[in-house]
Amino acid sequence: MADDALIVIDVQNDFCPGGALAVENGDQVVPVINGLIKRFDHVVLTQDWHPAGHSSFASQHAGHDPFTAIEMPYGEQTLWPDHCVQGSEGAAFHAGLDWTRAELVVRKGFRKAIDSYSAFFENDHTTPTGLGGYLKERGISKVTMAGLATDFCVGFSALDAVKLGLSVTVVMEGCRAIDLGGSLAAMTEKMRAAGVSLV
Ligand code: VGL
Ligand code: ZN
Repeated sequence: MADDALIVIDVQNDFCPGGALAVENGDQVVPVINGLIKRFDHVVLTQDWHPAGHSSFASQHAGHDPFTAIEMPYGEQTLWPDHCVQGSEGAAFHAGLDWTRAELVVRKGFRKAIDSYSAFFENDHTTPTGLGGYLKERGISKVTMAGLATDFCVGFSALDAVKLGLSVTVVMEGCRAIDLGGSLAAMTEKMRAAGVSLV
């Protein structure tokens, strides 16, 4: 339908097996998402796209390990292994992803001092990526999401989409999670409570 867009979140090599921030079975989302892409008139991709030395990388914080959290000026931030560095093979889309028909690629996390999980707002929950305005101008009021990872970039994108007044569906079969300390269950409950349709 014309007012419905598929948003494919971060299906990049670094989030797939063998990648720097591998999500278990992350590559299994590819055939599911390729099937979805065929069924949508409009397809948007997001791409995690960090400069080298990004502040979300544990390597930039002496004495702090990956998968621990620190306080940043904009709030709590989980620290990650270096991943999705701009122009690297790890930042490229999975080779099997059929992205040819995508109308827009939204890159995020490109400001060194701030991370961006959501496709709509950076982690200060204030700085827009522009995707909300893009969808609005194009008359798109419904979004369906899938990709990596369920409990971070997909989840925060879905919650922000609801806040922007969009009707939101997440295809769980097309998502895989990092699941840090129960983050998958917590995010699933948040999405449900916000009115995201989980299918
Ligand atoms: C993501 C952690 C760091 C994601 C991106 O795509 O879910 N997670 N950067
Ligand atoms: Zn990232």
